[in-house]
Amino acid sequence: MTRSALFAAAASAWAAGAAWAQTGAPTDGAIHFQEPATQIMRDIVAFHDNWLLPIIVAVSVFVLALLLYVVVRFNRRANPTPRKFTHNMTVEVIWTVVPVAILVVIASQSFPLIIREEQIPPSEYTLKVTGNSWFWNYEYPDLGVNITASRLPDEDVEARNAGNPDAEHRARRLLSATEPLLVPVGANVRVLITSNDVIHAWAVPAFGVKEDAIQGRVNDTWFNVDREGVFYGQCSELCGKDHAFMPIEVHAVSRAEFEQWVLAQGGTLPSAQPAEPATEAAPAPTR
Ligand SMILES: [Cu+2]
Repeated sequence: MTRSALFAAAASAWAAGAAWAQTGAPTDGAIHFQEPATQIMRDIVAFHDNWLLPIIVAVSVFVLALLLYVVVRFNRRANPTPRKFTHNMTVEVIWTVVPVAILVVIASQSFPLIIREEQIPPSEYTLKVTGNSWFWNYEYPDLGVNITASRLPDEDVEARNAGNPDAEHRARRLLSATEPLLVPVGANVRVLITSNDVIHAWAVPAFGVKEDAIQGRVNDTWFNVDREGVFYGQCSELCGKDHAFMPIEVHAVSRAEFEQWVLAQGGTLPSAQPAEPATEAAPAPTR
């Protein structure tokens, strides 16, 4: 039985048939991560499933076994006259060295992952995200696109869903935004993140992205989304009374659809300058 099969079995036992998280949105009754949409997030999930979780389970089971052993073997009845020694060199060396070794094993897997998250590859697009109390501002500075995304009011959620059979594009209460942010599939997008007022954090779980938006400074991160879809996130830094009401709605779309959207927003495409169409169709730079 593979690990993911074990997980699936545990999930259905736990939640009695609850849905496995298959979308870029939180799902009722689901456990585990949302379905990844970037290689980084896939690696984060693999790190969690293959390394962190087994290690945590082993440590917890071992500590539980020790506790039970002590309870049974050294209770007052089984061990009426306890010995009075206070040091044991061997045991002390072991309980120092073994945890350090465990941390080194974890670091050997997590540090390379962090480095890949932090090293921004050559990027085709730059997206600037600005946190405001309490909405987001999105800008593609090179394309001349600038939009504001607030929480979609409940009435509008219902209105948007009326007569919309497309399950994935259903509006979701507290998660949908007045304006979705579009990103092109298969392109490296560098993200600059800042704030106009207090500290916010821009987070999209399916992308493996979570970055603080801090007034007066610019943080950066990146993503390369590998499938079309609708992805949600939320402000992830307590930022005031409407912290819970500044959702993030990202639509990953084909390049053609993205370019159409840029034009519809009054922006310009880099290819609108006198470049040959061939350059326009060039594939995304590989990481
Ligand atoms: Cu916020």
